[in-house]
Amino acid sequence: MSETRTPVLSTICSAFGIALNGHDCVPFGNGLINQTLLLRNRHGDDHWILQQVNTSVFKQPQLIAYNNYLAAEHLRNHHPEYRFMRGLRTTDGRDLFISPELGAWRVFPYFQNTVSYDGAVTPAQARSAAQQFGRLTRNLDGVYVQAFKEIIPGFHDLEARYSAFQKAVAQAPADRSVRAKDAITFYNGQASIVQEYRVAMMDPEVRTRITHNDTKVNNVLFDKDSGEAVCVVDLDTLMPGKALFDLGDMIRTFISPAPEDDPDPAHAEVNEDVFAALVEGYFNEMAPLMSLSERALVHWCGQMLIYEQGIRFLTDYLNGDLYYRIDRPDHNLDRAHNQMHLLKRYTALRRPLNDRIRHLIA
Ligand code: GN1
Ligand code: MG
Repeated sequence: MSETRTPVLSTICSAFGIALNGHDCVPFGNGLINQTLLLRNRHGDDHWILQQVNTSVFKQPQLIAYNNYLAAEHLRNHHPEYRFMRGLRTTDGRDLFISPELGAWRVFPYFQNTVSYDGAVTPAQARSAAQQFGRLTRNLDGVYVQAFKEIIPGFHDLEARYSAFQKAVAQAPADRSVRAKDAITFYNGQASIVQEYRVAMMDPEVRTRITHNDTKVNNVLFDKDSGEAVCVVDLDTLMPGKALFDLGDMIRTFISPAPEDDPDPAHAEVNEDVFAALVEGYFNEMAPLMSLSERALVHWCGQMLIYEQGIRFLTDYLNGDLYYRIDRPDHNLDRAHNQMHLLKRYTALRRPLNDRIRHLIA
């Protein structure tokens, strides 16, 4: 898209008080749920990110704005130097623009001279990115966690995800069940992870904090000149969660050089240097807060998040592709296979990977 002025765009911009003069509007990022646009001024510095919130996933989009506000206020008071993507207010003081015809929209300032990466990252990038995710949670340590809303209930609830998977297996049309047979068998065979999850969640030392909950590597912006990660984006799932969820999703998305939808399983590999670097980067910020229980679960949380994401993709495939954006018929099945192979490789490397981070977890 490169339209400069559609009626939709004009309405959203005027609601947020943005004067359109020489802006181009292009798709931005690779989100699977929301639609995100970059509004770039050809002549000036005012660039904006416009995001249409998918309200069938985010059923109460105002909760996103609420959590964003609570976090921004805490950070403004306690860590004023911290770069936090705070949403812009509408001219009449609201955090979201909501209309029955156009849906729910949020707007953010765009940080210039930054770049994000979809593909493989180097150990240095992994360390720097993980440090940024860790800094977010550490800087929010001390907030009243219970005041934050659960934007999507049970988002990382592996028992609920597993039940949804079992239901999808039982109800899937025959052709999809047949095509997914090996993946279903594999994920059923790994269900002990769900049991381990249950035990971990009962441990009070696995603390509830404010976490990002979608710590994919492409949710970090890097400075184009210094190469350092400068801030995290995509804060629509900022809510109470566990450090292990963030760390686990970083492990899932950082360690493999292949994207999560690469159809060739042979590409799903584990870069051990990237693993060690990201755990170190996260601990650079979070070490003082990490309990012994959490430290002991570092390798496991990678397994948990790969498993969770694998069954989420497979569930969606079996349900007829209702949740994730797909660009080809077997897209979700490819994603489920990709995570399956990554989980096998990652699990097999448990010992050497733990050896690399022994100084942090022991
Ligand atoms: C979704 O929309 P996006 O790409 O930021 C999903 C995450 C998954 C991810 C997999 C609200 O994130 O949980 O990990 O896809 N977000 C939601 O790529 O379900
Ligand atoms: Mg997201």
